[in-house]
Amino acid sequence: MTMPTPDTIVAISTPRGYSGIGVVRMSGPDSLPILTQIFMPTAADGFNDRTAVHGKLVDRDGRILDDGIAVFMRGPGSYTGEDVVEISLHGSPVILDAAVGLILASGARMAQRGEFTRRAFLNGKLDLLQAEAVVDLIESKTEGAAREARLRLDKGMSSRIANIASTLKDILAELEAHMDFDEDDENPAPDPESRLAALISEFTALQRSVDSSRMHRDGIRVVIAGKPNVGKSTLFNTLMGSNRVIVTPYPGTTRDPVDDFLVLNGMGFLLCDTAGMRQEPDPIEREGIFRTQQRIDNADIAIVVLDGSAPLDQEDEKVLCTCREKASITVLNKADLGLVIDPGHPLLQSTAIPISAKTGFGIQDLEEQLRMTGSARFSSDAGSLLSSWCVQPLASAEQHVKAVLDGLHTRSMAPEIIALELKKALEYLEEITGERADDGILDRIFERFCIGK
Ligand SMILES: Nc1nc2c(ncn2[C@@H]2O[C@H](COP(=O)(O)OP(=O)(O)OP(=O)(O)O)[C@@H](O)[C@H]2O)c(=O)[nH]1
Ligand SMILES: [Mg+2]
Repeated sequence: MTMPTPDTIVAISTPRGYSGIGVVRMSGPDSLPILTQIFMPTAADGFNDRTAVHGKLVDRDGRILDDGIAVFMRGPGSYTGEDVVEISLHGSPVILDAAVGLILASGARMAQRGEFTRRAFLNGKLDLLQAEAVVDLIESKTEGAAREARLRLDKGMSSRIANIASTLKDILAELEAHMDFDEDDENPAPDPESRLAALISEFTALQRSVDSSRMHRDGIRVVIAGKPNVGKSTLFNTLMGSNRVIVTPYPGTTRDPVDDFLVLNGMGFLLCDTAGMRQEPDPIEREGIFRTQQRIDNADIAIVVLDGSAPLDQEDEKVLCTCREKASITVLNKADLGLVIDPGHPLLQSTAIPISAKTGFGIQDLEEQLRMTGSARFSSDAGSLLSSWCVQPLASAEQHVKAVLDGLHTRSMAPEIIALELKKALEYLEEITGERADDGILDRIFERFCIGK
């Protein structure tokens, strides 16, 4: 089967708006012929590979629309692996639209979301995990997330998957060689048990990295929980440095959970203010408390807020109990009114931090604790993170490897079946790197991109 010849695509690669410069990008076989129709170089020597050329953008009647710099990058050495052209013009939507209009009139078509990177993937310039790292890098909200995505782009993750695949292929080759010489004592049966067992630990480490990946990309989920009126919303506002949520002296003020993104020293947190938890609430509050419970369940870290100026009561104990299984930080708020709870009280999971959300006292200590707890939750293996869609193929690959291990253990599996199981495990790994990914997975990944990337 022959691959269809790709057409030439065009898009504006810079954000829409008014800016110093804007970039129009083309990829495909007609990129250079189209460029020569619409862009008149100032010097006579024309367009050479990877050379910036100053010139004028002209319409079909020879009218000059703008001047700028064009760069032609010959495939396969370009980003997409095809002939690519980038034209930098003045960053006016009118000019950039006019340039795209000229290019479309010359036979190109508008690129879809992520189509440049999709072509790079299809041309073997990067694998699926690297393609995802590209979009994560573009969308990164913190320095840490950008650094992590950048490392991933340099193939950290793909080589780990490739190492597993290579071990499986080696074992498969040994097994098949042995099957060809059956009954041959000169050729002892391969014993891959220890190598397969090592792969199981690698699978476990990879599964752990999925959670870290989510935290890097979307922020560590932090829920502020406590009984009504202890100062959760005041604390939320103080941490965010704004009056984002309503604070009143009346218990039961907050109903819906409210989220906002907080960055502390380059680490991202998705901070959530919740409705106070208490017994016998009215029906509306009950729904709010139900949502609080959901947020606590899904949180990576809980900040349990107690009113430190009043003795602990049953409602506080219930909140402490709800958060007991979680990584949590307990704060004794309203310390400005004088503390009556001992920070080392036996009911508290760890030493509580006295704070005053109202005056800012102790907030730095809390932020420090948040950063430390956050760091402990991250995988230390930056550059080796996987997205959640990898969980299923990873688990399936592991299942097939485990089946082989069990079979070897009980000596109950025929070599042909072992080979079959190993091949299945390999297929799932190839789904992750994209060698075997179906269109559904590709669409889902490339839909996350902006047009022009
Ligand atoms: N003195 C003092 N008052 C505080 C402090 N933090 C909050 N308050 C007051 O406590 C009351 C309740 O504050 P909120 O932040 O609305 O409390 P909440 O926990 O969000 O309450 P609900 O939304 O009803 O669950 C308000 O009158 C705040 O001004 C503090 O550190 N010191
Ligand atoms: Mg509140």
